[in-house]
Amino acid sequence: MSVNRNILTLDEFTIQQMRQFPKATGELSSLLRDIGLASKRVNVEVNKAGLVDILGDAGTMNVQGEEVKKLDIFANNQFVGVLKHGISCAGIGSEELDDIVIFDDEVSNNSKYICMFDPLDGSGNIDVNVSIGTIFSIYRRVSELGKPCTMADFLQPGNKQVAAGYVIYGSSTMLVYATRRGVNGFTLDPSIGEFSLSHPDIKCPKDGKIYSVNHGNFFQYTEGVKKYITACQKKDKTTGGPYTQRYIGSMVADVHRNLIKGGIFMYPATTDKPKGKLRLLYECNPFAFIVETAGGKATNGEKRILDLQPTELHQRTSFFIGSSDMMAELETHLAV
Ligand code: P6P
Repeated sequence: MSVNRNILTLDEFTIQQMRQFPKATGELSSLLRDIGLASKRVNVEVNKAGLVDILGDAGTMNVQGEEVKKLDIFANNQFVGVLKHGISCAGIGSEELDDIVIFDDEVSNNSKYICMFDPLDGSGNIDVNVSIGTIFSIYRRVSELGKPCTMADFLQPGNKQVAAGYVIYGSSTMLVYATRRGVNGFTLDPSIGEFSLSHPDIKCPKDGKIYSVNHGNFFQYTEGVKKYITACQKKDKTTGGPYTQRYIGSMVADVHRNLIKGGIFMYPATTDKPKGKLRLLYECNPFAFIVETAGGKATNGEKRILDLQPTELHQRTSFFIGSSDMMAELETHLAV
């Protein structure tokens, strides 16, 4: 099957978008291209993870005499590296790093964006070959240009995001990102080593029949969550069902599927995790921005995720995200 060579690459697409804004400096396009480059490097290692593990079992050194790093540390280093040496990012926050990294050099201090990311979400699934992903979130700085960025740049509500996206390392490798202009998906074409536009203008179906939740925690959920899950199980042809339960244990894969097909993903607070498990700044906010831009909704069970005012870099939240009609039905059960 031949590949259509007229498909825009990620670089061509971001430059085309920039051309529509004469005053655009190209910094956001450059930042997105940097993320695409790091993702391609991570993709190479993820695709041979099993092999590397076998090779790495000989001790802490592989056959090339290189130190065997955990894959998520490797991924983190790739994203930090391209962003630090790029021209568009003043600093980063990462799931793998306790504190923010302020790049503090003349070019970075004059960059107007900061970036937060989970470099390899779901990495526990690598050794069973389940899809995993990178999640990223981009903000315009609120601190003074020309000086180092500050924590205030990172503790902005999700509704201030300029762009957000994810990479899914799955049966194919896709980069999906949103700006206020829309959500677009790019599939990595190995024959040219470029992300190519494969899913233009993604819209989240208004309704769906897939619900994603860890049933193992059922008796730890609130009554409202349990009522909604039970309602999903009772759906039949007369009530718009039957529904299917799909839960991969890798949020990027679960949310990506629901974004394309319609559905709802839930990681509610539990008695063991009363504040929830998922991180607000670099997991929930980016997905909330993407899915809302595509027409869906995302809440913490009470409030819109994007309106939450962060107080800590790694704070957690309960998380409900998906098709607007399914979210509306969920809210009727949570309200009681
Ligand atoms: P549980 C992966 O560790 C992750 O952060 C998400 O990608 C995933 O949706 C969730 O945790 C799975 O958590 O507790 O259901 O195994």
